Amino acid sequence: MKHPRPRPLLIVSLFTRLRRNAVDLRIVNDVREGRAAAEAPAYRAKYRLLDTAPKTGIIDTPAHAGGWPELKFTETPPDTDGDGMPAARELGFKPDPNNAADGVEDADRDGYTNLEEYLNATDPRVFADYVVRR
Ligand SMILES: [Ca+2]
Ligand SMILES: [Ca+2]
Ligand SMILES: [Ca+2]
Repeated sequence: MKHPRPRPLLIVSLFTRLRRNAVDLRIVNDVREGRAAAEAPAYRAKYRLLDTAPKTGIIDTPAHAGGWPELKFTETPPDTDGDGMPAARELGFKPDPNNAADGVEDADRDGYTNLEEYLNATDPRVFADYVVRR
């Protein structure tokens, strides 16, 4: 079974984050290797897949993929203008921490807004070509 190609932003997001949890790591490894590491045992049996067939990635419960990792949360950093980007991040990348409208701007014109760049830990000042060419 051929798996569909993941969306480019997913790849950028997961590959650029400095800290990854167990789920992130599993997805990154699956994308890099072009295969699934997990599968519900019942699925394989139900569809009589050969033992040599690659895993499908279809699971019934999170436990089939190693379960949920323990996620740790920290205090939310201050966001003076309420645009979703912390003020410290805005000062570092030159959007205005007192301008709520700059979250939807696309400073580097790569198709992702400043807010999306923040959420995916990418640099909003550096154009990146996210288009997957075949
Ligand atoms: Ca802000
Ligand atoms: Ca702002
Ligand atoms: Ca951008």
